[in-house]
Amino acid sequence: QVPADCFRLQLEPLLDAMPPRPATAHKGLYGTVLVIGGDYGMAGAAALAAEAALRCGAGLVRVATRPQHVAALVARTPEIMPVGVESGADLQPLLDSADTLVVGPGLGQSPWSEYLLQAALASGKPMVLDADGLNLLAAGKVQPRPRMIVTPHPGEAARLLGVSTAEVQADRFAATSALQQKLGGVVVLKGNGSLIASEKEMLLSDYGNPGMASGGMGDVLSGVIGALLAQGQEPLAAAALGVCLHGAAADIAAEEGMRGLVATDLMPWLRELLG
Ligand code: NPW
Ligand code: AMP
Ligand code: MG
Repeated sequence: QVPADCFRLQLEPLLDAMPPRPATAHKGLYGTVLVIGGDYGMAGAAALAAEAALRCGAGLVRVATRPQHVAALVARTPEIMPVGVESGADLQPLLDSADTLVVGPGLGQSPWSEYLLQAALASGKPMVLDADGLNLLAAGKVQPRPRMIVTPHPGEAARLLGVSTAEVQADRFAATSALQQKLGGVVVLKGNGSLIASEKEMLLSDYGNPGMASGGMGDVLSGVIGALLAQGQEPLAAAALGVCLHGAAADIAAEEGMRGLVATDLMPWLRELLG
């Protein structure tokens, strides 16, 4: 049952509200996104977030990741600027030059992961917090900061609320409100019928399909929202458009087959839908 005050989103008006690019456009107008993630075994998550940010119009995209992952990221997507980070001295210049942070895809939960998240939170930059960033928060390793966009799937939401995944799914509206009250900012509860909540509003996206139940889909979403934030959208608007765009891209991609849908299949459709 959808509450009366929950607004069902349509993609087209959100896309129409995007300002056209002037003839004199340059990359400096569209923001620098810094993706922080990609611990051992999960370089792909950071790569997916970064590629999605590029396909959604970010001016520049950097990645702070394990030094061992830099060559692979450049080889796959030369437009991405990955930097191997071992210490705070490595990360600080990247934080300083970023307009928007996407923190968590494949970040892991090691001391390295925790250190990078601490530094990102301390920077005060606008932030999308996802995946292991949320797990570190749920584990009490870091303190929440106001005005973040958090994008938990039901398992991550359950960890943040200290309840079971089944309890989150039993009343997704209540879980989303509870998380928004706990963390502030904008909360996206992902899954079938993604919910987007700010302090005052609750929005629902019907876009997306069960083909999206495969690794890396959520990592793409964090990059999509990060790119929209970097282009000047307000956090609630960036989250709402990002969720609809991501789901709609997956709906088009699924026309060629749902069971084998993978996260990179969304990339060309993100670009096409954004125009
Ligand atoms: P259960 O079992 O039902 O209680 P995890 P992860 C639940 C990176 N990745 N409906 C469900 O819980 C990420 O970025 C890297 C209901 C499920 O078992 C992270 O950093 C990839 N329940 C890291 O891996 C590709 C749902 O959550 C549990 C649900 C760990 O992230 C993969 C799984 O979640 C991945 O993105 C739903 N719709 N959705 C790469 N290529 O590098 C989720 N659950 O334990 O948080 O693990 O999401 O894989
Ligand atoms: P993650 O679990 O972080 O990889 O995120 C999965 C992404 O795929 C989220 O954006 C979900 O909303 C989406 N997704 C997964 N399963 C479904 C589904 N059955 N219907 C619609 N969207 C889904
Ligand atoms: Mg995820």
